[in-house]
Amino acid sequence: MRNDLLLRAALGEPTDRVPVWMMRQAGRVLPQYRKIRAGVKDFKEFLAHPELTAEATLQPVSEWDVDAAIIFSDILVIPEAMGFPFEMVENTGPIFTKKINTINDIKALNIVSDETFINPTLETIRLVKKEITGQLPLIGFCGAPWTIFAYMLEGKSGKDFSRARRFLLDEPEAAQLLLEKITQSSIYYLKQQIKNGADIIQIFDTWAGILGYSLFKQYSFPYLQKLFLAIAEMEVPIIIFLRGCPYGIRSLSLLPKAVIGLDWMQIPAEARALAGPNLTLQGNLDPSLLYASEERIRSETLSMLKDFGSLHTIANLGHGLYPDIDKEKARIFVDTVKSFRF
Ligand code: 1CP
Repeated sequence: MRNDLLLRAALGEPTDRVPVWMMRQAGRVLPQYRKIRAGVKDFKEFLAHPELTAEATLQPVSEWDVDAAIIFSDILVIPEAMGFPFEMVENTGPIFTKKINTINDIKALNIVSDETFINPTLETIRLVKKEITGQLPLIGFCGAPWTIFAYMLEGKSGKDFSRARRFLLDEPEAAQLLLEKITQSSIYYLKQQIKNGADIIQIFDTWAGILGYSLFKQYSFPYLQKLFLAIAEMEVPIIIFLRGCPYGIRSLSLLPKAVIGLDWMQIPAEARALAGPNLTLQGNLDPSLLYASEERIRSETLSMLKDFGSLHTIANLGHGLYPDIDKEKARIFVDTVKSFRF
């Protein structure tokens, strides 16, 4: 592969420089994304057109020359494939059309075990691979079981997902059944992504941090671990991104060779002390710093890299690009990382 920096850094192998990509690099801030997105009715229709999602996957590579492409899809493909559909409402976010009240609602859901609903994602991977095989790694992804559970129970996005958290305590057996079904579905989904060409995986536990340590240990980590160990058998590197969950770092460092994705609330040197010197960390510039001046973006990026303090580092933002970030500011971040040497 012409540029395998991301894969080597993820495996803890030496690299000449720190690899860089950005969460939510596909879509959102790119006018060329908005243009192809405007040609369809809504987000879900966009996802149903692999020729469009393949193009959206490749746009950030042409725009910024990042070190990897991430497949354009969504974590909510899995609930939909389990028989729990959603609508993506403009300016509101996802709204699920069914509700989970009892264990019987959970028993009625499928474990994903065929390609019917995930085929557009797999087709996107196949199309993208035709363009970048031998050049750049392709990142496949899914949501963490807890994060998917939170959306399904809440029925929409939320601030604290209190209905989802309450369900863990009111209905622990039902909660475990749903988390198990999501985990099994995600194992199948990620394996199919890898078989079709994904070179590295990121699992998004976007809502890990709304669980305190006690509930995280019981309802997020065990399912992350199961998913991680099943996918690790396929011998691709796996990044687990946690948001707002400092206590999660120590738990994840127990997983063999996990790459830990940090949000911007973490201090890299503290995360490094928790994770130990050998694990690769990814992160974690505060995305809002991309509203700053060129000079400040450069200095903040450099100080972040120094703070990570080792080549076991993948540069990224601490969460996704915000839709109103100027793509030229994102370019400064990427170029600054590329020019940095330890
Ligand atoms: O029409 C649009 O363009 C809608 C915006 C959008 C986009 C561009 C959504 C709706 N999803 C996506 C694509 C997407 N989603 C990607 C591929 C693009 C890329 O990353 O470059 C990825 C990796 C995701 C993952 C995703 N979806 C996450 C995890 C990452 C994160 O941001 O924490 C989550 C939580 C979602 C759910 C989701 N998808 C979209 C919305 C509005 C939401 C809800 C977010 C919320 O709860 O506030």
